[in-house]
Amino acid sequence: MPKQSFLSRRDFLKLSATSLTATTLMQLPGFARMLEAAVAEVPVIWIQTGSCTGCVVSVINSASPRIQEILLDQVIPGKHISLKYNQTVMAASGDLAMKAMEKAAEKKGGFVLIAEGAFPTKDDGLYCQIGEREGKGITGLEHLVHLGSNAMAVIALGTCACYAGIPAAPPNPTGCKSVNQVFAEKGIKTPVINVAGCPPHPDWFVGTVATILIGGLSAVKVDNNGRPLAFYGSLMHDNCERRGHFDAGRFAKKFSDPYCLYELGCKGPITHADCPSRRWNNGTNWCIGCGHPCIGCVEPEFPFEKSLYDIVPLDRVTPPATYPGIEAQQGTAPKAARG
Ligand code: FSX
Ligand code: SF4
Repeated sequence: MPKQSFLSRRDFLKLSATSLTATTLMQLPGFARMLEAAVAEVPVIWIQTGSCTGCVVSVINSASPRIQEILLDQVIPGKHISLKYNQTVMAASGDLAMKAMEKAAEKKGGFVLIAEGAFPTKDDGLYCQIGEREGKGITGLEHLVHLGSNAMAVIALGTCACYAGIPAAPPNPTGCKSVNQVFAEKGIKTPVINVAGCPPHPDWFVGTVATILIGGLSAVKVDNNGRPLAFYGSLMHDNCERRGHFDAGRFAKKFSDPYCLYELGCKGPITHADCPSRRWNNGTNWCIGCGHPCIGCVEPEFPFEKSLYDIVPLDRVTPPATYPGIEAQQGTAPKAARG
């Protein structure tokens, strides 16, 4: 048998002990192969409810490993993520698809549930249904309660699933709630990891899945909002390439100005994610890098009551009422941002 060049399980577990693991992992040679080999054993059921489907679209744009490397056995024959149900990417439909979901959920504690989107709860969840049983639609809420009670762990994917997000914005006509809100009301104790973002970065998802399945749930260290610290542990404002302008009091008055975007409504001072260093689209750029204020899409308060667009036209400066609170004062940029 040819010598395998990827990480050993022992090495991976050692790495999992550090909070840097998930960040570092994405760059390690052979990570895709290690991931495939590890996750092949645990079935994954992925349900999608109240949302725009942007989360799965973001995740299938994963660059390293690519999604086809994760889902298909292209690297080691027979080894691939055991995704049993996802209504957007699966080929099966109707009864065939529902049977695949049921079969994967047969063993209590034997599968991981990925929940994407917020869950309509008004009128017993009537406003979102996935499949049917004996001619009657099954609500997303029923799926979450049933699958969530039996799963080994739940990954809430996207800010809608984590904190209810845009679907729960006032007046929230369908009574949308997050996974944790539903679990608290129903007394479900299954652990939930929040992979926030509207949408989340593919690395945040892939790194979290890999860490859970290989190192166990305890390998994922989370913050007070249930987000993996490896990805959400730093403040955007502390690592922003425009922080020098903030400290010097140079603020953009229009979107094309190269200065700090705070006065245009930037939520970087209260937003926790590694976008400044990780960047999006395979490291190409990020919101602030292309002149757009951070909208704080990974935070529980998103969409903020007074966000950029709901009060002012795009060509006008955001009024002070929308400014986020500032903890760091001007002139205190950390070394990374100064660099
Ligand atoms: Fe929500 Fe995901 Fe935003 Fe959209 O499915 S986090 S609205 S990117 O798509 O749930
Ligand atoms: Fe960067 Fe926004 Fe902070 Fe300005 S307010 S330094 S643009 S994160």
